Amino acid sequence: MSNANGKAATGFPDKISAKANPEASEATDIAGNIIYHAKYSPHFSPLKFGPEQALYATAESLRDRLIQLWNETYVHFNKVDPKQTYYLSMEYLQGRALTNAIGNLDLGGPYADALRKLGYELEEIAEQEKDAALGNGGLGRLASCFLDSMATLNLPAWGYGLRYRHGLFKQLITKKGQEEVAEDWLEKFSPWEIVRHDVVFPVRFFGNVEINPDGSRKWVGGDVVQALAYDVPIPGYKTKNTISLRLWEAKVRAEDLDLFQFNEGEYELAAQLRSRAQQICTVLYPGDATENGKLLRLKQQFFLCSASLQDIISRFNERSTEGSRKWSEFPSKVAVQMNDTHPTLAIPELMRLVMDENGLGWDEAWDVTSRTVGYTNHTVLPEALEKWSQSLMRKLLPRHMEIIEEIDKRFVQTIRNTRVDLEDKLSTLSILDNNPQKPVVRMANLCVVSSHTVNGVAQLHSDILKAELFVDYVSIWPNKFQNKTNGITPRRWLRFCSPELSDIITKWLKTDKWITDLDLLTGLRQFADNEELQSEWASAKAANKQRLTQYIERVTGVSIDPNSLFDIQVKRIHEYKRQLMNILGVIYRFKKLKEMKPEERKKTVPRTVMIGGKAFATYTNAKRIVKLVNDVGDVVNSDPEVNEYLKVVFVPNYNVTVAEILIPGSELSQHISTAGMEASGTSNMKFALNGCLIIGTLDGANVEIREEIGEENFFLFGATADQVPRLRKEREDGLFKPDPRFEEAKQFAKSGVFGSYDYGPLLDSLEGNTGYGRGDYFLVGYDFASYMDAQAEVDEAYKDRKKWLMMSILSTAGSGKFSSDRTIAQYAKEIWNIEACPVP
Ligand code: NBG
Repeated sequence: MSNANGKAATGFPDKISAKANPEASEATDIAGNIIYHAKYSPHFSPLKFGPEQALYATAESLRDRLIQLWNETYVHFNKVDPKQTYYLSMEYLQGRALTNAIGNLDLGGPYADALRKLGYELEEIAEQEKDAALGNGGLGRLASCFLDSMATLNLPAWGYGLRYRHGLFKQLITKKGQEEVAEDWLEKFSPWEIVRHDVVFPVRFFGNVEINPDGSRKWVGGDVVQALAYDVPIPGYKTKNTISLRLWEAKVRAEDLDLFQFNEGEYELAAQLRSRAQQICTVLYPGDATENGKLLRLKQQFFLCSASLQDIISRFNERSTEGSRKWSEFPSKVAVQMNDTHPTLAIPELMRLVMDENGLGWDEAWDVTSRTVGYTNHTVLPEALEKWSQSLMRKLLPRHMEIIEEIDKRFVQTIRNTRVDLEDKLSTLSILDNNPQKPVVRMANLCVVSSHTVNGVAQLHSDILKAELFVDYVSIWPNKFQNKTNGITPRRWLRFCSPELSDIITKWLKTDKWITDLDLLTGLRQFADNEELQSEWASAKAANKQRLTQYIERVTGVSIDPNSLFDIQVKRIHEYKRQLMNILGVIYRFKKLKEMKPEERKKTVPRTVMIGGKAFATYTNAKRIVKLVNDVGDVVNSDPEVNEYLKVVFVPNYNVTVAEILIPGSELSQHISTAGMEASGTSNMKFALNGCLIIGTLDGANVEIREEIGEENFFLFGATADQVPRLRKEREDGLFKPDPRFEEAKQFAKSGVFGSYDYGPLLDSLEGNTGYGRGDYFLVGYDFASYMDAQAEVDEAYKDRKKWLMMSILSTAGSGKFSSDRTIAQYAKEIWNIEACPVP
């Protein structure tokens, strides 16, 4: 390997001398500091300074600076003692950190120069970094965007999560379709985390409840493991404020190793507790088909909640100078936000800590808890609304089960006393579902009953929550329910992933303030049909498409035409997201192209359809969809008549880093879920921000995106959410009449042109009118006709270059609302009641 100067990239560059310089901001000093880390905080043997060594040393040099800002932020928050927000989430999809940290610290130029002195390009070094993929999809990426905005807005806030050793699995595409491989972001180590050996809390599992003579209760016995804090710095954009993502790791103490047993040769027995502790943070979402799997997931959730709350309480108490603080002040110092129901156990755990460990009575504890916790709902899909078996909960968390029962009892009593009209609704409103077949705890109900605020993540979703899922609660607490439309950070999702487009925007707006005040993008509207802007816009898009073209060639071997329309759908594979509709549309297009004469084909708009996303390992139909897309790609891409006009690519292993390449290079993206089912979607916002047009249904945040960018700039199709129940009913009654194009596409898919794999079971989900896994629950058939019509409109629009570019500019110009800065400012004001606390 040779470096930019043509020298072999081994050994330390001699010209630059190693010199610790944590505050370096000039290229030469930075280079010296990088070399210093390579030499004196080594992780590799000393002979080589390859790209990997350079990455770790560069990250460490940057970390020096972050630590300084981070410490200042800690100290400042501690001094001012503001109310703080604690964001509890089982998922964070952080992606890579290097480019983001350099960008937020505004050190892009000096770092690029420093690395060049060492023989490297910054981009090359950045590419060495593995994604921190501690999440599944939108919910986890939202949490990461929120952290970026909290830091940028100087808010006193923390993220809390788990330090999974293996993040989300790596997706391999083989002849069989998707295969999962364990991912290993910690294989070497992460340069971004700092272990805090002084921040350790015990977390108990199992055991039993003891009743003291005074009637108070105490949870004792069982297993006790230790939660150890690992902190990841979250720098704000061009501000000193640097906050923490605190990730818990499960450990045991030395004395938990049974030395006696060990010396008897009983090694496994002696280390049992250690091995049980290690399981907790091994993987994100372990399979939960077995009882063991369920138990482990519940352990993970409780581990996060218990460790975080003990930490929060100790911070609350340590501030008190004149003795202990009053508990009634707790909610004016602490806001806990539960990201979906996964951290629901924060409720009974806070109750327990306050009552059993601190001696408060029920009423005071309830007052403290219910004024502290807020709940964000992220889905209305019934299968995603968590329900835990009561017996499992009683076994693992006996004291919490008691507390939940008491909360439920009191809630039911209040309703009986005050709302006789709701008496018959109690079977769905209560927290406990005591169905003797399968008694469960309904976590969403526990959240709604206990939280001061419940919010949805897009206007339509919040409306549905109020009108359907939580309708009766709304009649009890009309002011509890809010909407907070999701957002994305404009730093990662435009400024850093598309510097070309960013520079053009800055040039035309004559300011780069849009990076923290995204509404300024509306200033582009007046230039939307300006030829000069359009041509610059087109060249930035072309550069991004070129980069994407090379990426696709590298990871899939498929060569695509950078002049074709780039059409992308990337998200988790799920039937409600309807990747199946997309691929059936492609199949239909392929069939029509095959039937055309060559001169007719020449008149069509060449397209490259890219689909990417992971299927949950046990979700059979999702995996079949992945297989189908790959098989269609194989046939289409090697068809000499058609492949000039159509390519189909399955983009493997979709993650944050891949998104950063795909989104800037996209021209059309598909957000085509059955209306009412996608709570918000956030990639739709990223695509729109990058000047990509959307084909989509009136679902989730699509509704608001269309409002903001103008309906003439959005390719709309499909049934609306309020029509869906009637359409399902009509289907059941045998009244559905399919569009001939739909039948033709399905027939062609079944005909064997795409290989020998049996697609019958997948396509059967679209057949029949009733029955489990049949009857087209997601309305692919109903929406197919208007979907194909909208796709035809896309082709027409693309033929008109000028018009398309104008629509693209208007998409970006209308995306200001979807900054996570806006979302977080609203949470801060309307839910958390916290204020900015900038480090001076
Ligand atoms: C997901 C929704 C998305 C939404 C994200 C972030 C869950 C449970 N929900 O539509 O499906 O954008 O949350 O709010 O992961």
